[in-house]
Amino acid sequence: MTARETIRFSVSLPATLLAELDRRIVGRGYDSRSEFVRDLIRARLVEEAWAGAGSEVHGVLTIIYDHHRRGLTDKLHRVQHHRFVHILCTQHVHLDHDHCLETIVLRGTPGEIERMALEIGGLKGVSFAELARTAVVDD
Ligand code: NI
Repeated sequence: MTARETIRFSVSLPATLLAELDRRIVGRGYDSRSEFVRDLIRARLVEEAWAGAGSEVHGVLTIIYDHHRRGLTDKLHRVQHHRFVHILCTQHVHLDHDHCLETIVLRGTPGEIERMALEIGGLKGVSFAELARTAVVDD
């Protein structure tokens, strides 16, 4: 068996579970059960990578903040420069007169990334913070 080889195998499922699976396949625009099941497995592997304390993972932190809030942009910069090694890039969008949106791509252990996300999300003036968790998994 080579890494790139695709293996076909059969799975036994109760009819009700298969119906649930098929509903999601249609609802989410999948072409086949196989592609959906592959994505389920990949999602589980990413979850497991995040559950492992020492694994290297990636995250994208999306924040919205009020740039008029006194000292906030300085604090945001300080937090990010303090641990700059884990920040791969940031993207900044001026949403309106008051609000900025930033995406921050992070690399590190799950704990390091979670800590930084909590630290940034907890700053006064940050009205939204959401961390998308991902990791490279073999496919
Ligand atoms: Ni801005």
